[in-house]
Amino acid sequence: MIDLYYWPTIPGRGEYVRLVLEAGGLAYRDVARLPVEEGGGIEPMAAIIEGRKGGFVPFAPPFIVDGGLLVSQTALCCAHVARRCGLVPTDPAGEAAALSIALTVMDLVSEVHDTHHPIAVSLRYEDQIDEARRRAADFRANRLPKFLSWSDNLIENNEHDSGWLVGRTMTYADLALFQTCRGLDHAFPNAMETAWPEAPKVKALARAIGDLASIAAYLASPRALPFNEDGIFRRYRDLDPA
Ligand SMILES: N[C@@H](CCC(=O)N[C@@H](CS)C(=O)NCC(=O)O)C(=O)O
Repeated sequence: MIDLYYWPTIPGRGEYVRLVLEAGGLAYRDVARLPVEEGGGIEPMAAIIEGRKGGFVPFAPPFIVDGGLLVSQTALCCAHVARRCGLVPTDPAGEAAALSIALTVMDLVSEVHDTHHPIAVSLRYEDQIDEARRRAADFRANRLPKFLSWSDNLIENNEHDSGWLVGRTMTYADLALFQTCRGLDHAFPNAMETAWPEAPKVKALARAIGDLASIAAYLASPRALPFNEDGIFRRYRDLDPA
């Protein structure tokens, strides 16, 4: 049984780990979303972050505890879970490529976050809206197309021509790209409408993952939280004008 620790009201970075757990069919507890009577809630997560449990203290969620092992940083959590369920390439080059992709995806996720909070996380969006507009304009014009075209080229150049990012089968890197596309479609529907035709391989990959029985069942379940305006992928009209 793997324990996942993440904020209970947003999909956020926790969703990247959840998708690997769900695709891999692993048993897990989403600790902060469990009732307090079942050992859940925020308190167990706070106890670890504040160092009251002893052992390694992660800087921020998401993190997982698998047996006695605590793993933090989203990409590393995903890689760890993927290893437990065969969603990771087995050759060293593929393993390195998958981790590089997952880390790059998480870099992009930080950039998405910074479109609505370019100055400070401690300030409200409304208090940094002018800067957010400028940041989002650059993200839409440059960073989003660069990311999608890089992803599309990876699939195009995969020597196995499998339709996946790395190797012959789906890995956690593909799941990370899938979730990012979902988030971008939510936050930047207008920019994505323009961007999608330039990334047909990514589109096909995202569709294939969405059609997987495990993923479709998960997304239709109450375990999957919808995107909302407290999370990372937020829909603000000012940041994605028509
Ligand atoms: N690079 C880290 C970033 C973790 C992160 O920023 N977590 C957010 C929630 S998505 C958080 O709770 N941050 C609290 C903080 O930075 O103080 C990762 O990918 O896991």
